[in-house]
Amino acid sequence: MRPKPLKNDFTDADLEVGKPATWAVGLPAIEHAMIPSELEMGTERTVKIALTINHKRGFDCPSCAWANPDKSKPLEFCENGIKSIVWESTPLTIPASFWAENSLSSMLDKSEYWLGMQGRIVEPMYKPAGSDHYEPVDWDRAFEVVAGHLRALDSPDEAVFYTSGRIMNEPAFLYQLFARAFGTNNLPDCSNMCHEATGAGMTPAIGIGKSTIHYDDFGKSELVIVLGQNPGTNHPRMLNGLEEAKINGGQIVAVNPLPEASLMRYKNPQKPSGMIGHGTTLADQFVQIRGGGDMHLIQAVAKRVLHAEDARPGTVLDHDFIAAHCDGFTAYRDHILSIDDEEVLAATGLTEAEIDAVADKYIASNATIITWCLGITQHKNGVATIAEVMNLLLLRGNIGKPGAGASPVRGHSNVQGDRTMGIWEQMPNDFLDALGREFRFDPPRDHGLDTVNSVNAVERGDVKVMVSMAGNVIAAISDSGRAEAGIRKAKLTVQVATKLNRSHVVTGEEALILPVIGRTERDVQGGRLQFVTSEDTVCTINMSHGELDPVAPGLLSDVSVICRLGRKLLGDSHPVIPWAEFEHDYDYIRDAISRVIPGFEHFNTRIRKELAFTLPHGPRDSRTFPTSTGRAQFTLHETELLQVPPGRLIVQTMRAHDQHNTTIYSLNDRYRGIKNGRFVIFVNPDDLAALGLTDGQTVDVFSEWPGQPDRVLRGYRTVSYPVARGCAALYFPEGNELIPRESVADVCNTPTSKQITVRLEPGAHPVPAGRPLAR
Ligand SMILES: Nc1nc2c(c(=O)[nH]1)N[C@H]1C(S)=C(S)[C@@H](COP(=O)(O)OP(=O)(O)OC[C@H]3O[C@@H](n4cnc5c(=O)[nH]c(N)nc54)[C@H](O)[C@@H]3O)O[C@H]1N2
Ligand SMILES: Nc1nc2c(c(=O)[nH]1)N[C@H]1C(S)=C(S)[C@@H](COP(=O)(O)OP(=O)(O)OC[C@H]3O[C@@H](n4cnc5c(=O)[nH]c(N)nc54)[C@H](O)[C@@H]3O)O[C@H]1N2
Ligand SMILES: [Mo]
Repeated sequence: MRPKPLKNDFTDADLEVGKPATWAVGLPAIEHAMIPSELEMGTERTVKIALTINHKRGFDCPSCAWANPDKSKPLEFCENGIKSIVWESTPLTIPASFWAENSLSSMLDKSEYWLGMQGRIVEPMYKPAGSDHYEPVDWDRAFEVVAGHLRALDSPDEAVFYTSGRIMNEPAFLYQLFARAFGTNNLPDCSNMCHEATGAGMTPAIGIGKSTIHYDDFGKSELVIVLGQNPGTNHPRMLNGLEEAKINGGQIVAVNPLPEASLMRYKNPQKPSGMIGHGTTLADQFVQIRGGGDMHLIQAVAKRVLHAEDARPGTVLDHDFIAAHCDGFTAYRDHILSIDDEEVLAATGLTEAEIDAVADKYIASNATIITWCLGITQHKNGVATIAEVMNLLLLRGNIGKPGAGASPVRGHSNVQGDRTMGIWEQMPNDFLDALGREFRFDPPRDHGLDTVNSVNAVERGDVKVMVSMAGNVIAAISDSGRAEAGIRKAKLTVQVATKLNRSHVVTGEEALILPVIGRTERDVQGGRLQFVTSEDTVCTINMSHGELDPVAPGLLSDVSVICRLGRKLLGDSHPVIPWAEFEHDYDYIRDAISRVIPGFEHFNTRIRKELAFTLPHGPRDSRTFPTSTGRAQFTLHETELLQVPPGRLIVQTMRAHDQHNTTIYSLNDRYRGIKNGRFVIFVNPDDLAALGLTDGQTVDVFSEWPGQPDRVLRGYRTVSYPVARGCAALYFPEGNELIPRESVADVCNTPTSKQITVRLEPGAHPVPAGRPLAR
């Protein structure tokens, strides 16, 4: 089926800028979700799909990792989940003629939007060295090409195996096994660019880097503090949880440089009152923080908690909890009492009264949840900020009790599961020992390359083969312009994918696209319908299998691709890895997982019987802390005031409402009032005036990094917007052009996607010719 004609000739004249919305997700949202769905899939296919999302015996929605409520409830879906599913399960396919008609160099001018909308990829494609075209290749030959390149390397460490969080547990387990059996820990993943700071910040404090709440804790919470997150767009079903907290009398504090519509008022589309009523006011307090200021805020709140305890001894801190479970309190107390109040105000842009109000709420609440996402993790101080969040929670015993806890909200639907399965360049030795025992080999022990270091190594020519299980690393990584030049040095790039994206067009000398079935599609192996599993953001393992027929014959599953590659490359040297059995029956994979990874005992029996089960978790379940001392730890962190030279702004890169990471569904961002365009920069009206600029002006955005030439995005339209003073925002992935690769978070090496120093200069109009309309 050919794609509908696609308007790919938007110009800057098409851009419409309206007023931001003041509430989120009511009836209009459902209409927005269903309209494209009906157009592209037909009503019957749409309804079939909607009825099985997140439903028992249905499939796990690929849009985000937010948890499912009671599995017996039908139809929990959201607008953006539907968009993601429509995008994947559209019957549009790329015809064979496409590849002859479109050279790689011609596709360089196409946007991510255009590439994705060409439809599903249905046959393996190979780009030989020196050619500007992909050509069809049969599966066996494709695997031979990969195996040939891998065998020819001087060392296994000259290959990297990237993973996007789209990949489910079973293929993720096999993929890391494949890489380690081949001989490398080079397993970078999207998490390196996403929630890496979460694990690094939480683990020293409580011994585990995962959420400490259950899904139903929101309804029991007296206070939820939402840090750096836009749930209306990125985790819409989380709004149900926030609404439940409100209905049960809880309060919500939203900390964000932007007044995101969904944090203000929510109309629940799955309740009659949400269709017609005024909805629920969510945030009791909106704290409009200066970008990067959260660590100072959390310390300042902690200081107020300590002062309140001094004023009313024995009534504020949870002394029993601290005495029974924590170390390091005294040193932490001294440290926090000495923080510089003036620096706090400069860093946060807040008033004393605003911080007092947050602290009063925290002190009054007997059960507090703090949630966070990228507004915290993608800053230079992300790890320390999360460690301070843990300190604050420990002060009042907000770990391991109902309605309380740390709630990092993961992004990709299975990014957390992939990590549990061993997708990490630095898995601990007990995991490697167990893996080695199960498959009778000695896994490599040296830490591998994370995503930033992998792309750097490709650029230096040290890595020659890059295999990607899903994802779009070239667009998702910082300094994307530089990454595009660098990846061309690779000998071979391999993309296991469902749909075309930028990383398929900007390739190594040779390149392969290996097309797979999506999560909505039936995966039949050995005559039986197989299922796979995922882990959501509250550590629950869910069963998932597709309902639709694969969009074309001849597609493989992610599992099949890895098994066949494994047989081709390693079959003889590793007779104990039963690739054929694994491919034939996924129960064998789960049996292996149950022997290697704690918490998965009796995996097959349990998942079949219970359909979902939650992994055991010491801090949450029994206030036992798997740290080196067996106790939770208060940790100490020094702040650094983010210095911004005069005339400069701190820019963050964020998601529009109609995109999933590098996948662009449309050029609209409804809640922020943007239509038909993405080249906009949101700036506070006072900053615009101070810079001598006006709303609607065309500007060039320059990012500055010491010792390097400026990076630039040209032809952006300023949008006067109520963003915090001194801060600005534009969209990811386009914004990756501006982020120096060197600009990474301390400790965890995550690109500082929410923190770039930029200068705006009046720009030339019209904008440069040949610019893809969105990347
Ligand atoms: N529909 C849809 N769903 C998605 C995704 C998608 O692209 N589309 N992506 C998925 C993935 S992989 C992820 S990781 C998540 C991302 O989910 P989010 O983290 O919500 O994603 P962003 O759009 O990057 O929004 C970051 C938020 O942090 C705020 N922020 C920026 N800087 C600061 C700061 O210094 N302090 C504070 N307090 N706030 C700040 C921004 O204003 C914005 O509201 O969503 C997942 N779900
Ligand atoms: N500047 C900036 N950069 C960022 C961010 C930011 O906020 N700002 N966010 C970062 C974050 S949080 C993340 S998670 C990364 C995302 O980085 P990635 O995970 O690498 O990127 P995605 O856009 O999610 O990948 C989408 C592609 O996955 C493939 N795909 C989809 N479904 C499947 C499937 O079922 N199987 C297979 N094999 N392939 C599939 C499709 O080909 C699709 O084009 O980007 C990071 N980069
Ligand atoms: Mo993410």
